Amino acid sequence: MGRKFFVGGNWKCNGTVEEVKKIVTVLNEAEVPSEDIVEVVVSPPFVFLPLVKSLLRSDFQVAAQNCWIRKGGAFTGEISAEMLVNLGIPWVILGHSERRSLLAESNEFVGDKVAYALSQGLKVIACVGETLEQRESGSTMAVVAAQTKAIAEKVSSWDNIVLAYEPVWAIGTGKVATPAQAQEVHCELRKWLHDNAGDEVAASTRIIYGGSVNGANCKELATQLDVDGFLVGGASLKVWLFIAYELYI
Ligand code: G2H
Repeated sequence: MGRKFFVGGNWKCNGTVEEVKKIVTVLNEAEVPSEDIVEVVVSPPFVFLPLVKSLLRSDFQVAAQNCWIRKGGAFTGEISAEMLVNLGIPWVILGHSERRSLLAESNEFVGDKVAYALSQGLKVIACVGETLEQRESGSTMAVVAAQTKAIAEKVSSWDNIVLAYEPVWAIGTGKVATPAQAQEVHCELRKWLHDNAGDEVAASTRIIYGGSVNGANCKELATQLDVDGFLVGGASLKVWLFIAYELYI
């Protein structure tokens, strides 16, 4: 079975009720290929999840940007996977580099979070990616393999995981990976999945690219054999569904 193209919008820590309503109105009016062809997932900040879910068209889905590592309880400020499930939120982004670097989330911590979120029935967009320093020292593959391994060791199935390759040097910088750079890492990640999780997992797991994706660069990136979609940040606050649309016209 082919891998369904995935377009995610990560709004990060942005927006007001008014702005969120405006973006949702644009999304609801957007012309995109059917959900059989492209899966569209929108990720607003926690506080706007119920609002977005209630207003958003039914063929688009909603993702949280994080969740707690285990069952809820005395963890001030955290949001548990159970709460997301209770709200009917199907997806969660985990391991984003902004959390790995600013909040010191380790590979193991992210792996545990992915496993717990899956165990509660959430689908996970799991992010991996190297810093500029790591790329320049030639350790890109070692870094993303270690990040992926920490997840693989904790999960028994990849069915509900989308792997997002997001080179840190490309995030919010306007400095997008070239199609060849993205393809090279995506292909290596697929090989890693093949060698460590099996043929079927490698063939069916979607590996999406994130990092300064926009209308000008999405088409060529999407032609790469192992690029199965995008996680769009900054551009997803503006008119971004061109990405889903233009790829299929
Ligand atoms: C990478 C991406 C979305 P941006 O973080 O996850 O953001 O497109 O702004 O680089």
